[in-house]
Amino acid sequence: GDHPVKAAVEKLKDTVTGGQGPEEGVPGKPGSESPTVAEPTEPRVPLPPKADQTGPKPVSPTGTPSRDDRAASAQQGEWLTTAQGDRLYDTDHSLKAGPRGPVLLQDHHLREKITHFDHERIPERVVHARGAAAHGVFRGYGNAAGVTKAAFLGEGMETEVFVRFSTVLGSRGSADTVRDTRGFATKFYTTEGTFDLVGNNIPVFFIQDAIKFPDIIHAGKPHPDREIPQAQSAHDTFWDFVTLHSEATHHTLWNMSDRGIPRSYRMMEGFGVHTFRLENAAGETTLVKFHWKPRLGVHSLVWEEAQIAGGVDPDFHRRDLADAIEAGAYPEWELGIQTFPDTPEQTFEGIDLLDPTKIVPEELAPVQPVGLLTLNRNPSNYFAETEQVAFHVGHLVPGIDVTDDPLLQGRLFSYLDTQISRLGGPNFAQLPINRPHAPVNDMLRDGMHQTAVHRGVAPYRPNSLDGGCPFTAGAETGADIDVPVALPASRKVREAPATFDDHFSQARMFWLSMSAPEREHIVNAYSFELGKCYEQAVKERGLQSLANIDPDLCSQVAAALGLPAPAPTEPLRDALPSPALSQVGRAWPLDGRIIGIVTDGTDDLAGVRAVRQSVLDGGMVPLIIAPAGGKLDANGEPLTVQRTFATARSIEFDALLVVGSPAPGADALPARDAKAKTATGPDPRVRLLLDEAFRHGKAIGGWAGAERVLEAAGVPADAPGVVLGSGGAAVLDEMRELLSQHRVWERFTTGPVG
Ligand code: HDE
Repeated sequence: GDHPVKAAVEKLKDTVTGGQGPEEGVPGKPGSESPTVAEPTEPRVPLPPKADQTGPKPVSPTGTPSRDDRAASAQQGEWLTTAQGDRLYDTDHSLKAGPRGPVLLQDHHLREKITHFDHERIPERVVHARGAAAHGVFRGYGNAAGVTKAAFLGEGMETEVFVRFSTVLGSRGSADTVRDTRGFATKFYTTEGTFDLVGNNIPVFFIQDAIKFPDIIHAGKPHPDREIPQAQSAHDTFWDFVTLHSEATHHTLWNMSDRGIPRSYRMMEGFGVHTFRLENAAGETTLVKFHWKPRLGVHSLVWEEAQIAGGVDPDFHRRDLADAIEAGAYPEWELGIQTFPDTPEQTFEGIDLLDPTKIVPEELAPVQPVGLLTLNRNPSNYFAETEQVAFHVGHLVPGIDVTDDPLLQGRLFSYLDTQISRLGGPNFAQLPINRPHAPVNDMLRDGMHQTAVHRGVAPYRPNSLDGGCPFTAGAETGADIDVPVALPASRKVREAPATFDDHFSQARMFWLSMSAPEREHIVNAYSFELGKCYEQAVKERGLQSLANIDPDLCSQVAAALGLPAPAPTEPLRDALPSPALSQVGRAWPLDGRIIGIVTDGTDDLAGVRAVRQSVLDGGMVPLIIAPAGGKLDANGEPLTVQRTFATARSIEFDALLVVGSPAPGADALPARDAKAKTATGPDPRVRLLLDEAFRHGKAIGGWAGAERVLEAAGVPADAPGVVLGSGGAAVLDEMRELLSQHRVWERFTTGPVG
């Protein structure tokens, strides 16, 4: 009983069970009656569940509250058991014929443990496999009542939500920061049933008809022979397809822009992409496009940051989201709608609203905010929630309906179908994360993984044996009555309307809406991606597509590829820029921005402490970076070091503050270079931090002799966004303005960075 683990367990038992230990004779191994040394896995009284471990509300699939909360909790009681509840005394050794003998087939615990493990994985999503999610709440503003009767948009209505962000192409274990479209899927658990808004961070799509989805995804996924490259669009099959299938041009351009590499899920816009149809209480309909507007603004990484993050922190976005929520910096978005009259043509200002490769510029149809989304709780189990959540564009509520957009129509089939293979059968709506918060009373029965115990004998209608139950509702009792939309008189065809033929004008509008640094990033992205293709014909077609967007864009990429720039094959259409498309030139809140404070602990520690506090007071996150871990002694109250020169990398920080000229850490260079260490001044990793931060357009501040390390890093003290001052407070004040712009954009137009 004097082993430290055992002692700790005994103490715990006293607090948890009031001194009642395990029953006599339970612990122990065969052959050794009373072990004197406890193993860490010996039976122990578990800690009470954490507050967030209880899972979603225990509502049974039939809508009635379950008998007790056992349905929602996977772990009950104090003891380790088999899946049948048989208490175990040992889970570390197989049952053997003697300590050195063969393992016995009769060991049910061994077989159950291994068999279950063998089947732990389920098929990953065929697209959007890599994701991160959070719980939250949506509050309606009430101002949409004129266009939709959807109850969750009512004034002050609060609805629980679950939001999953994702990349499209990569496998479940791929890196977060790859160049790709991001998914932005929201499940609203409304009182009228679940509404899923399954959107992306890019408002247009590669294809106009769902029948092309397997084509674009096969082209974007790794090559079937070698299964490379993972989570990339920079390869021949992707560019082969998007240059042949010119309706992909607009979406591809968005992907090659900064939108393809978001800074954070918290700083992405979201789009429903398709046009939907709203219906108000009077039965009047309005066409609508949905938008999510992030409170922190729309920000991106630069390409090199994304590349570095792929190596040093492949979970960059996942971590960022979870950390922010854990810290109480809850991400917020406003749901906005662009509304259009529901005319028979379904066009607005000449834009075909059924064409998912087109946007309606915000300057023509302003985005009107109708509610606020706040993400405030991290999932407690990745698999149960983030992996098993099942979205579907067909999960609609009264007041929101679909249109005939042929891409949307195909999705209405796909999402239900895919869950059946991914989640193993038709009962996925019974999984806790997928359970509606509205009462459910369906006549669906049986099937794989049925967990409900349905009552009654008549799961059919009409019936008399169950008293005619359940009854169908009417308009007054909340039935979701189909909107009687008129159908165009037509004939069956495999065709698209002529208005779907314009594939370049909006791509051109996007290009013309970009600022100089954003254009530079786009040129670099195409140069990289087409440069990674092997097939000459693919590169040439890529340039042809660019020539049809803009000759200047085309000639710059052509120069990088060393190929001649072709002439356009279509007349360039006049396009007015849409300033709302640019991410540059607006000021945004600083909440949650990450400020690295680099110090070796010798210069102005009082100033470090003060500036750290000011960063916190400004709603930002200060991280102290020092040569080694532990504490820095600032005369009395020690400061905790959060990153060392070895663990810090520039990509984590939105700005850097340098205090003095930090001396090298003991682990800076191999010993044989010890002489070089003193000769070259500041720690080389600090030089790298500064060099990268500078090239990535980040604000850099410094005082107490920081000019020495800036010089060593090749950062000109008079460059834009470099702030040298006499103390931390003044420097930080100047940095606020820079941070609100996200980047020091002037730095990008001078060299090939990004
Ligand atoms: Fe999806 N899509 N999609 N998609 N999609 C899936 O459903 C599909 C499209 C989107 O976090 C799958 O449950 C087809 C557009 C998101 O769980 C699948 C077509 C948009 C997510 C599927 C599209 C999206 C998916 C794979 C062309 C933006 C992740 C796993 C007609 C508006 C949801 C699954 C999550 C997931 C099919 C096009 C968004 C196979 C056939 C356009 C955010 O059903």
